[in-house]
Amino acid sequence: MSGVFLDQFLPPSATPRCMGDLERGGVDGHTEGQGSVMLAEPKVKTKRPPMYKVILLNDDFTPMDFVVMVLEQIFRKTHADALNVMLEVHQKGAGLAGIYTRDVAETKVDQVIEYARINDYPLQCTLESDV
Ligand code: TYC
Repeated sequence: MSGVFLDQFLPPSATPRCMGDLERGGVDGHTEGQGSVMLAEPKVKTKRPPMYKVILLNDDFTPMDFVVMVLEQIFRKTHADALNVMLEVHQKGAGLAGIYTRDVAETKVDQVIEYARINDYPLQCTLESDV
């Protein structure tokens, strides 16, 4: 009992710190009942990363089946969703393939363009900030 509050008058460097401090009633000497400790609210605020849309572009040469395969394999869409996105791009000129963090979105764009290129198709897609 006598030593419990003594460390209030000592600089922090003079007071040894260990896990046992918590079990004994907290490093600042404040005891919150029997065996429980009030922990401070975390001061570090987390922020969600900026997100990017991957937009697929229409062209007159890439086969529909190939675009559906791209949406299934690279964007992990079901066959039904892939078909709907492909038709939307075909009819409107562009459509959303997915929304990702910057690195993932850039990798998907590279994969689409490379996969199309090695198959001799002109399929293109781009990044757009999701703000
Ligand atoms: N317009 C193409 C065709 O008629 C199909 C297509 C759809 C191509 C979507 C690209 O992103 C695309 N074969």
